[in-house]
Order: sequence, then structure tokens, then C-alpha cells
Amino acid sequence: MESLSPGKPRSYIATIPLLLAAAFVVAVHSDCGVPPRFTSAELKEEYRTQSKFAVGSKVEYNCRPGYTKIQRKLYLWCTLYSQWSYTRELCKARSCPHPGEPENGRLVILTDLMFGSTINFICEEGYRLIGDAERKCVLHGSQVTWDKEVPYCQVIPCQPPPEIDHGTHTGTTMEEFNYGTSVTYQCDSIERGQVPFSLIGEPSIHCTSTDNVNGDWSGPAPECKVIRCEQPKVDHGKQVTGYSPVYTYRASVLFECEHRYTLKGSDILQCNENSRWDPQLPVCERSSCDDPPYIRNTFRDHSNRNLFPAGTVVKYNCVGGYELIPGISSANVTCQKDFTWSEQQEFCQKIRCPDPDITNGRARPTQAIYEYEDTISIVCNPGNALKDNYGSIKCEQNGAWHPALPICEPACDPPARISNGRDIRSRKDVFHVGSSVTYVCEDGWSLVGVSSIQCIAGDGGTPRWDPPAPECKACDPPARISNGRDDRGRKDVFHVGSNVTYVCEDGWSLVGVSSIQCIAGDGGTPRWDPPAPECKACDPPARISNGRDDRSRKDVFHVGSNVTYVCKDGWSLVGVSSIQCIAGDGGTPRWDPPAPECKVQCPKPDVQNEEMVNALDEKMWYNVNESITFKCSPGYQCSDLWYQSTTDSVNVTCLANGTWTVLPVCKKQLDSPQCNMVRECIKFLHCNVSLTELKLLLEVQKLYLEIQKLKQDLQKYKE
Ligand SMILES: *[C@@H]1O[C@H](CO)[C@@H](O)[C@H](O)[C@H]1NC(C)=O
Ligand SMILES: *[C@@H]1O[C@H](CO)[C@@H](O)[C@H](O)[C@H]1NC(C)=O
Ligand SMILES: *[C@@H]1O[C@H](CO)[C@@H](O)[C@H](O)[C@H]1NC(C)=O
Ligand SMILES: *[C@@H]1O[C@H](CO)[C@@H](O)[C@H](O)[C@H]1NC(C)=O
Ligand SMILES: *[C@@H]1O[C@H](CO)[C@@H](O)[C@H](O)[C@H]1NC(C)=O
Ligand SMILES: *[C@H]1O[C@H](CO)[C@@H](O)[C@H](O)[C@H]1NC(C)=O
Ligand SMILES: CC(=O)N[C@H]1CO[C@H](CO)[C@@H](O)[C@@H]1O
Repeated sequence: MESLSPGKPRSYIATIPLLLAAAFVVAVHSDCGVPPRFTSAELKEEYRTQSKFAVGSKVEYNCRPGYTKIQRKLYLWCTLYSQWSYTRELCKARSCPHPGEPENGRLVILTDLMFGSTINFICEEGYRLIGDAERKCVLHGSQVTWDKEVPYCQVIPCQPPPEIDHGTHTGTTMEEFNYGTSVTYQCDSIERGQVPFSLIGEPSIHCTSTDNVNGDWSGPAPECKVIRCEQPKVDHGKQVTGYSPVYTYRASVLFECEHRYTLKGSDILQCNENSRWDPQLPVCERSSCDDPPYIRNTFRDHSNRNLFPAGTVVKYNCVGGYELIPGISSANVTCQKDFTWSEQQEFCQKIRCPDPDITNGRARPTQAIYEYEDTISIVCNPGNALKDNYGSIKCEQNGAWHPALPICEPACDPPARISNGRDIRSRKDVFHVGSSVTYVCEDGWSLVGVSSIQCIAGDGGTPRWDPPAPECKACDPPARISNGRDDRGRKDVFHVGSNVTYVCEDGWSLVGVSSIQCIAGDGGTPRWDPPAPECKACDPPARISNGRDDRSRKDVFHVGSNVTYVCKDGWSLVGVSSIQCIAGDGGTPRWDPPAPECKVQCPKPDVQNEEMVNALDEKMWYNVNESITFKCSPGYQCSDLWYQSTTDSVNVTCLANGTWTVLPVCKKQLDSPQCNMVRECIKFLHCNVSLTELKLLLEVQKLYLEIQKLKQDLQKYKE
């Protein structure tokens, strides 16, 4: 296989399958090479010369010195594949005995305790190793064993500690100063009142070693010295702790700077062994401005800060009701490098309110500007009034008027107050157009006019009350009456509802109603109701004709007075002669009874041959128009009414001039043919004759009468 030509790498891959086939043939029929070499075993002499071993041949090994068998037989075979049957170590190393731990030290096993291995010895701190530290497991004859002697650990010693001036140490009685031993120094005490010795350096030193072989003291011995630092002093600083009249070694003080100063350096100092403060004294440097200045009408931004390093900007705000002066963008002051504040100026001014522009009114007082807290009054122009009931407004913190600017609106002046009445108006004395006021009168007074009046926008917008305010009226004094009096007394106001009562003097009659009342009449106008009465006497009594009375010359006829009438001679008084003035219906005086009359009368008529039908009618005088009835005595008849029956009666009446109507004349009854015929005719009328017969009879009589008349006319004519 090793014979492959390395000169043809390109064809190598192509020939792999072919080579594998060839190798198999070779392996099966070939042999093994030189047997493997082992650390632990070596090939026996007889096999060392041969370089080829046929398949199936055997080689034998022996364990090398210091090694021992792992397996019973130390053979290897050349296998069918031309390889040795076993290639791992055939023997293992022998082991040295455990050497044991050393006192005050330690054994370090590096790998194991087998042949060829190494072990080390280490001493504990403070001990040094005497002998060799390293031992090896070596072959001694046919056995394995540790080489060299066993080492041991010895404690490291120091020299006695050094002695010092003005002090002692604790080791004065000791003899040995082995590793780890320590001694402590102490300064000698001194007399009272003197500055004591200070121990400089570490008071204790101990025995140690740097090379683990030789002993050394851990440091130098301290010193005992008198140490005194001066009183520390720092400008603008103050000592906080450690104050003492004398500062000795290691005295420490703490410094602090005054407010607004900053400490440079260390605040804590110690008095060192050179009687110096260590580190050196600090410095207090100015580091802050003072409190920011007060600036009128401002307040500082809230901050708890009380340090103001250079460059600090402190902002201000305007207090309520103030604002930045125009042009100033920010109110601030800066702490300058020299720790003074930058220029301070006024930053804030009062907040301004807009000019009050009031329709129909103006502000009072008038100002060029209006600032916070200014209070102004609003005065409306004549004919106007504030819409809301506030006339005073204030400029507030927010730059606005409060309450808001009022409005003046047309309004009437307060309406007139009326006497004896009142009006119902709100407490405010503002009467805008449209508002109304109602009047009422006090008791006893009547409202004349319209009770409710209204403020209206009149001509040209001038508000006026419409209608005018009413009046409260009482009655005028009632009429005084003649011949009477009333009960008004001294009263001069006559309330509605009040009464006045009249009475008439004696002899006078009250006509009307005695008690009148003041009432509210039409439209409320008070008047007396009913009208005042009158006191009346009688009118002069009637004068009568043909008579007279006794009124004498008086022209007043009191109630109760009498007038008496008498008639002239030949006249008779008809009625009651004496009449009296009395209070008639409704008190109206009248004469009672009515005045009498003087009348004519007819004397009893003197008639012959007659008699009165009613004898009771017979008297001496008869009144005018009085009638009496006569009838003629038997055998006599009325001369004119000759045709009448004798039983017929005749009335006579008394005439106004005192004569009778025609008195009847009773004559001796006649028996002439005419009279009889007429009497017959009249009888016929009373008889049941037929109309034809009656007509015939009447025709005869008519002819007779015409003849008689003609006779008479003829006779007259003759005369
Ligand atoms: C301080 O005030 C000045 C002047 O008003 C302004 O220019 C500046 O910006 C302010 N600084 C601060 C920090 O507000
Ligand atoms: C007045 O007279 C009227 C009617 O007679 C009566 O009703 C009324 O009470 C009187 N008033 C007074 C105050 O006397
Ligand atoms: C008037 O007449 C009346 C009636 O006859 C009588 O009672 C009265 O006393 C008379 N008066 C006078 C004043 O004479
Ligand atoms: C009598 O009668 C007439 C007519 O009837 C009358 O006019 C006259 O007044 C009367 N006279 C008297 C006194 O009664
Ligand atoms: C006459 O008078 C009486 C009573 O007054 C009366 O009844 C009668 O009718 C009268 N006769 C004549 C004819 O007038
Ligand atoms: C009147 O005469 C007529 C006839 O001529 C007769 O019928 C009548 O009864 C008579 N009357 C009296 C009241 O005699
Ligand atoms: C005397 C006298 O005057 N008589 C008269 C009265 O009145 C009547 C009627 O009026 C007269 O006819 C009389 O002549």
C-alpha cells in the first residue's frame, strides 16, 4: 500500500475502488510488520530482529523494570487483517508506599505514588523546610522506593525586638521570638501637666517572614516623641469637633465652612508625627450669593434652595393682580461671578382692565387707565338706567371687570309718589321700559285714574309713564244747606265711606236723604250720594178768587204754620178755611188740605104746581152742577113738553152763574084734539099695532100737523 505513486494525484481518486480490491487480496494473503513498542513492556529478544510476521504468528513481551503485569499472558497475534491483536499498554507501574504527612507541613501528591512520580513537601506558615522538598519514586533493585531523606518543618525564629527611647515593650521577659509572636510598645508615662510622649508608628510588631526561611519583625519599632500641633484656624470656617486646648499626636479636628462658603481641601485633619496638621488646613471659599433680593410686587419661584452659586438664575412671579411690565419677558436675577445679584428693577405692574365702554352711560371717575383694585361707578345717561342692580364694578386680578360691565337701558324716572296712597315698586329705583307700577290708595281714598302705569318708549325713544299716575281723592266738602245744618264739625277731609248727616231747623222740612255718604263714583271720582238734601218751607199758599187769607206780609211759610181763608160776601167757601203747611211725602212741604174756594150757589127754585121727586134733595142752596128733579103735580103738565105724559119728571141744574137751567112750568092739563091725538099716538107706540097700521096713522097725523102748521104760518103772515 505504501508503494502508491505520489506523482499522480489526479488519477488517484479514480483508482480508489480498484485499490481497495487489491488491498483486500494483499491483506488476506500478507503479514504484520514490526510489533508495537510499549512504555511498560519490551519485546523479548528473539522477536527483535524480525521485521515481518506472517498472519497467525505470535510475539511475546516482558514487563519493563518498575512495572508489573496487568494480564497473565503478554502475547500479541498477527491477525487476518495483517494487524497486531493488541496495541494498549500491557503492564502497569509499581507504586511507592505512602510517605505520611509531615508535622507542621503538608504532603503534595502531584499525580500518584507510582513508579516515576514526584511528591513535594510544604511547611505551614511560620515553618521552614529542612531537607529536600521534592522526592521521587525510583527503582531500587527490583523494588520501587522514595529517593532522598524525609524532610521536616522547623518554626521560623526572629531576633529580639529593638529597644526604644522613652518606651518599653511587652517582650522584655521572653527568650524566644518565634514566627507569629508579637510585642507591644508603650511610651513612658510623664508627670502631670507635661505634654505626654506620643507613640509614633505601630505600637505592636510581630515576628514574620518574607522568604519563609528567615524571621523578620513586621515593621520598625515605634518611637516615643513629644508631638504638639498648633491651634488650627480657617477663615470663614469653624471647627466642628475635636476642640481641645492642646493638640497632640493623632488629635483630629473637623472643619466646616460658614453658610455660603465651600471648603477646599480636607475637612478632617489630624496632628501628625511632625507636629503638623495633615493634610494641611482647608480654605473656605465664597460659593453663593446672599438670599435673592426682595422685589416689590413679586414672589420668588417656590424652591427650597438656599444656596445660590454664581450663575444661578432666580425667577420671580408677579403677585396676584400684577403682571410683567410690557417689554420684560421674564423676571429674574442672576448670581454674578462676584457673588452679587444682577441689577434689580421693577418687574411687575398692576394688571389693567379694559376701558369701560358703556352704551348710554359712562364710568365715574374717568381715568386714563384702569388698574387692579380700581373701583368705578357706572352712571347712566338721562333716560337710562342700569339693567342690573349694580352700579359699582371692580377691576379684578384677571384683568376683567367684576361684575361684568353693566348695560344702561332706557328707563323711566321713578314714578311720582302720590298723596294718600302708595305704589308697589321693587326696592330698586330702576324702571326699564316695559316695567309697570301699581298704585293703591289708603283706606278712605278713592283712586282716580288708572291704577297701573307702565314705562313706555315714548316719542323719540324718551321713556315716559303712561298713563300719568292716578290720584287718591276724597270727597269735596259737602254742600252747606240753607235753613239746616250738618254734623261735619271741624272736619275738612271727607273720606270715602264717611257720612254727613243733615238736620233742618224748626219749621223747615228735609227734602231728600238726611245722611249722605262719600262714595267712589264713576272712574273712581268720589262724590256725595245721594246729593245733599234741602230744607224747604211751603210755597206761598194759593190766593183764592172772591176771597182772601190772613198771610199778612210774610213770605216764608214754615212747616206747621196755618193760613185761613174767608170768602167775599155772596160767595160761599167751599173746602176747609184754615190750611196748614205740612211735610208731605219725601218731606216735601205742602199745604194741607188744599186751599178752599169761594163759590156761587143756586137758591131753591120757586116752581108752581110741581113737586120734587126726592124730598130729601130739598135745601136752601144748591151747588153749581147740582141737579134736582121735579115732576108736575097731578092734573098739570109741562107746558113745553105738552106731549109728555104727566108722570114725566124734569131735571134742573145749578149753573155756574148761580141760575138754574130752564125751570119747568106746570100748566093745567089740556083736552084739545091735538093733545088727545098725540096722547093717542103715544099710546099707540105703547100698543101692539102693526107697522102698516102705524105707518098709516103717522101719515094721517103728519098731514094733520102740516095742516096745523100751515094754519099757524098763515096766521102769522096775517099778523
Ligand atoms: C432673565 O430675564 C431676561 C430679561 O427679561 C431674559 O432675557 C432671560 O431669558 C431670562 N432668563 C431666564 C432663565 O428666564
Ligand atoms: C254711612 O251710611 C251708610 C248708609 O246709611 C251706612 O251703611 C254706613 O255704615 C254709614 N257709615 C258710617 C261711617 O256711619
Ligand atoms: C193751625 O191749625 C191747626 C188745625 O186747625 C191747629 O191745630 C193749629 O194749632 C193751628 N196752628 C196755629 C199756629 O195756629
Ligand atoms: C158744572 O158742569 C159743567 C159741565 O158739566 C162744568 O164745566 C163745570 O165746571 C161744573 N161746575 C161746577 C162748579 O161744578
Ligand atoms: C133728572 O135727574 C135725575 C137725578 O139726578 C135723573 O135720574 C134723571 O134721569 C133726570 N131726568 C132728565 C129728563 O134729565
Ligand atoms: C101684537 O099683535 C100681533 C099681531 O097683530 C100679535 O101677534 C102679538 O101677540 C101682539 N102682542 C101683544 C103684546 O099683544
Ligand atoms: C141773570 C143771568 O145772567 N142769567 C144767565 C145765566 O146763564 C145762562 C146760560 O149761560 C143764560 O142764558 C142766562 O141769561
